[in-house]
Amino acid sequence: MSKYYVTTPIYYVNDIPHIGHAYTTIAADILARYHRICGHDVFFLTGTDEHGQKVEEAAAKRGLTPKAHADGMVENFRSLWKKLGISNDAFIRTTDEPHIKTVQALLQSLWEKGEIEKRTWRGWYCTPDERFWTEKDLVEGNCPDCGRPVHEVEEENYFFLMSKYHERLVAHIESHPGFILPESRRNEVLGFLRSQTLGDLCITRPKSRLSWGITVPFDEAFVTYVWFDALVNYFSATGYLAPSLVSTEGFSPLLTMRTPFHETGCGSGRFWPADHHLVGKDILTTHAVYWSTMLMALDMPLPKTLFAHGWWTVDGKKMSKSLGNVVDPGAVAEKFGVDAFRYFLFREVPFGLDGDFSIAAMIGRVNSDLANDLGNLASRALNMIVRYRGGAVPAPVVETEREEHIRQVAEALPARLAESLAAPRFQRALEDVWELVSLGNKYIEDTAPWALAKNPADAGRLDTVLYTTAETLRVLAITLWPFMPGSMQTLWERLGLAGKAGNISAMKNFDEEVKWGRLAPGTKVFKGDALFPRIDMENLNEQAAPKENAPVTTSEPPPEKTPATPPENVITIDEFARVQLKTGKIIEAERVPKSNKLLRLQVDTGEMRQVVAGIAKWYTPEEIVGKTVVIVCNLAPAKLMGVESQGMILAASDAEGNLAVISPEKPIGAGNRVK
Ligand code: ME8
Repeated sequence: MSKYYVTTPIYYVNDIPHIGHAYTTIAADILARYHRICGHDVFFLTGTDEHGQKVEEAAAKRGLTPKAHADGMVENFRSLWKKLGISNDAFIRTTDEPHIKTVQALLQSLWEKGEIEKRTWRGWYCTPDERFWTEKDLVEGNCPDCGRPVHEVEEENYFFLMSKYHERLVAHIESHPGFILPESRRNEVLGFLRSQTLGDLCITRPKSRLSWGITVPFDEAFVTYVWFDALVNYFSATGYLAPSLVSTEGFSPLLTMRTPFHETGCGSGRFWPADHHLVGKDILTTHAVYWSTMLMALDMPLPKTLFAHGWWTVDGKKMSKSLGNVVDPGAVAEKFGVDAFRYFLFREVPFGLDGDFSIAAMIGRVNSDLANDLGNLASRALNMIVRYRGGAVPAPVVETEREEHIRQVAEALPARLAESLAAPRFQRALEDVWELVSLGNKYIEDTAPWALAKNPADAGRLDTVLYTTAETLRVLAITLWPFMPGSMQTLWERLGLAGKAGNISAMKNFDEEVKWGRLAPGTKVFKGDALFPRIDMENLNEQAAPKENAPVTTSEPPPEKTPATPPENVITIDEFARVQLKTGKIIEAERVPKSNKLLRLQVDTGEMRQVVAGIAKWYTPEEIVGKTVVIVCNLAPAKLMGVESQGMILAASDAEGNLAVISPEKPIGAGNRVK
C-alpha cells in the first residue's frame, strides 16, 4: 500500500491560534482525508513548537514556567483542531521526551561526523525571529526578515557546517521541479541561493542566555537552537507517533557513531521522507535551506515537496493584535458552520497566493456556492424523489445524451482530482467538482422533472432523471468529503447510504466508489433540513448557528427594507464581529500598588490572561474572585500604572457613580464566546 505523509508547521505556543494556523492545518486535513479514501496509508502530523526565547518570554509574562505555559496553550490548538474537524493522526510537542532524544541523537551523530564546529561568533541577533544575522545581512541596521531592531552579540556557539551543502542543495532543487512549490517560490529560493554564499548555521544558545531548550548532548552548557529542534519534529514523530507505532515503548535512540538514520532507532523508514510539508511562505527558507541541508548532512532522504502557501490578511490589513483584527477560526466556524469556513478558505484563493478574509466575502461565497448551487441541487433532487417516488430511488430506464454527458463528467473527476490535489491546487479541485454541481442544476432545469411528473407516459423518463440526480449527489458527497466532511457525511446519510456502505471515511478505493451507477435503485432517501442555510447579513445578529436558520429557498433574496432612522455612530456587523467578547472567570485579584482604582486580575478566558480593571472602588479583591464576567479579549495590550493589561472587563455605571460588572445571567463556563 502506498504511504502518504503530510505535515503542518508546528505552531509556537506563545500565542493563540488564528485563521493562518487554521489555514495550513485544514489544507493538510483535506489532503489526509483524500489520501485515506484513496486507500493510502496516511500519516498526518501537526503539533506545537515549545522551546526557545519567545516561549520563555511569554511564560515569564504570565508568571509561569515555560512547560506550564505550554501545557495550557497547547490545549487551544487541540480544541480548535477538534472543532474544525481536523483528522490528524498525531500531535507532536517538542517537549515530548522521545522528540528530545531524537534531536540529541541527530546532533550527536552530526557532531561525530564532523558536521558541527565550535566557534566564537560576533554578529547581530533578532530576538523576535530568534535568528542571527551578519552585518551585511542587515537592512538599514534592522533585521532583514521582520525589519525590527537587532542587537549585537559575541559568544561561543556551535555551528552546523551548512555552507558545505550549498552546491548540492542548488542541484537538488534544480533536478527536482516538484521539491519546492509553487514554482514562483522555487524560483525565489533558487535566485537567493545563486546570488548569495550560504553561511554556516549557529545551532546552539549558551544556557547563560537561554535555558529553555534541548540540552546539547556533547556540551551541557548549551541548548539547541529552536529551529534545529523544531524541524527535526517531522522526522522524530515517525519514530514514536506514526500509526501502528504509537507506543513509545521500545523507542531507543542510539547515540552510536555514524549510524545511518534508519538504524538509529529514532524515526521510521516507513513514513520518512514526508510527501508534503505544508508551510506558510514566512518559513520557506528555514525549510528549504536549513532542513534540507541538515538532512543531507545526516544522509537522510529529503521530503518530496515543500509547499509554501500565501498569507491571509483581514479586511485588507495585516492581522495584528494591536489592530484587533485577529480572526478566531473557532468563532467563525461556530457562527457560519465549520464546512462553510473550510470551503471558503480553499475556494476563494489559489493555494500559494495571498488572500484577504472578510465576513462579507465569506457570506457571499457561502450563499452563492453552497446555499444556492450545491445546497439547492441536493434539496431539489431529494425533494423530488420523496415527492414523486415516495423516497425510493427509481431505476434508470431511458438514458439519453444528457445522462451520458453527466456520467462522463462524474467519471472524469477522480483523475482530475488526483492531478489537482497532487500539487496541491485546492481551488482547481473545487472548480473541477463544481462543474458537476452546475451541470446537475442545469440538468434539472433542462429536463424539468416537474413537467414529466404530470404525464404518466413520461414515467420512465422521470425515473431516469431522478436516478441521475441522486447518483450525481452521491459522487459529489464523496468528492467533496475531504473539504467538507461533516455536511457531506450528512448528504451521504440522506441518500440512504450510511447503513449500507458505512461512512465515507471508511472508503478505501476512491476511483471505484466514484464510478457511475453504484447507487442501488430502491435506496430510501430523505430530505432533511437545508445542508447550507443561506446567511442573511441583515439578520446576522439574531441568527445563532447557521444550522438553525431558515431552509434554503430558490427564490431571489427579499427586496431591501427601508431602514429605520439609523442611530448615531452606527457600526456594521463586520465591525461588531471583530470585537471578541468571552466569558472569563476571575481566578486571582490584588490591588495594583499605589493605585486606588486598579485591580490586577488573573482571568481564565479559555487561556489565562492578566487584566487590569478600574473597579477597586466598587469591588474588593475578595469580592471579585470567583465571579464570571465578560472580557473584551482582542483589545490591544496596554500598560496601566506599569502593569500590562490583556483585555477589558465589561461593566455598567450610572449617573450616581455606581458600577457593576456584567455577569452571565445563568452559570456558564469560562472561555465561551459572548455574541
Ligand atoms: O513559524 N496567513 O510557528 P508559527 C497564512 N514554530 N498562514 C499563516 C498566517 C497568515 N496570516 N499566520 C500564520 C512557526 N500562518 C514555527 C514553525 S515548523 C518546524 C516551525 C501559518 O506559530 C503558516 O503556516 O509562527 C505559517 O508558516 C505558520 O502559521 C507559522 O506559525
